[in-house]
Amino acid sequence: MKTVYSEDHRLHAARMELIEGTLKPAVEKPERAEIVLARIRETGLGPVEPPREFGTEPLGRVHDARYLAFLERAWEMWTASGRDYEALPLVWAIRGLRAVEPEAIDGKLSYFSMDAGTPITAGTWAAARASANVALTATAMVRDGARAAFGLCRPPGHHAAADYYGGYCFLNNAAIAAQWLRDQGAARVSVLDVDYHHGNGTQAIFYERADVQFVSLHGDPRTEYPFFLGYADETGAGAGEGYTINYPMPFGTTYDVWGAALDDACGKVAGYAPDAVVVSLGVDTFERDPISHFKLTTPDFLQIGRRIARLGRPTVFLMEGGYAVEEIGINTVNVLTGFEE
Ligand code: Q9C
Ligand code: ZN
Repeated sequence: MKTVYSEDHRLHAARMELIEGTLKPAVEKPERAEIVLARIRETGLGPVEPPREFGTEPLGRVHDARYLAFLERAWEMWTASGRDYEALPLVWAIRGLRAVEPEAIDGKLSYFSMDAGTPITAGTWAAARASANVALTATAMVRDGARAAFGLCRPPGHHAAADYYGGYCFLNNAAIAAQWLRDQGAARVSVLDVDYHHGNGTQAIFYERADVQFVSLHGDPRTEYPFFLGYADETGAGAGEGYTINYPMPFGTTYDVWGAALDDACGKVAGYAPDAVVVSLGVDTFERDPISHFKLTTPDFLQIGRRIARLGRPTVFLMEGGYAVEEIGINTVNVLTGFEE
């Protein structure tokens, strides 16, 4: 299978991240993508190609124009106000406060975000744009007849909604890919999200739609980020009723339980009969992931790929999370080689 990769992900490199009440070296770091790329080369998975430029039109099909304008200018506004460290929000328009876009950059950061754990740096916009182009280029390969393709996206995307960023995500690569497939003539697209965290952004984007199914396996939001979405009783609304399916699971979940949930999830995807499947491929379900609490092992990732292959659908894999940098390469490529067996 072909991989799409851009070095421009390196433009997004935060020194520090606010985590567990303190600034720590960022876990969402450039080495993540570089180690996956090295493993692809080492295993001979297939050719690695650069992305094409798709412009901003496909981004605007998923994200609000004001949000995109904010992302593009955020760093410039932040530095113009005298700061040179990573930009972080510190206040949110929760219950009873007025959710209107402020003029000041500090207010805009808050208005367009969901957490303070997602630093914006000088190159964040350029890297996020490149990541979306990586996703779209891989998606176009599948539209053009490839059985599968891998978009080695960084930064990831599934926590970003139409008008907010968070969870290390700025542009929702999987949603942009799914929407692009629809706009290219696919009748139905499934997004299968196997990242450890719930894909709140993707769910929110398609929640009231029947043309994109969203199926997610993740840490129970009662105890895990993003906390405020991803419960099993979220099943879609309006025309989208029944087209969102969530599998929250507790800390310590191993592949016997997780794999059974994947099997059930794949049954829902098969029943939907999509023209294509977009896999939000996080490998932070791994037992030694530093910020996660599932217990999947390296061989389990082969099984994930094998099960997804049994759907027999054109499949775009897009990189999401995974922070155990020593093993992120082998675990990610295991999914892809499992698919290809
Ligand atoms: N104590 C993705 O995997 N906060 N994002 C973690 C851990 C945010 C993860 C805090 C995690 C976001 C794409
Ligand atoms: Zn994750």
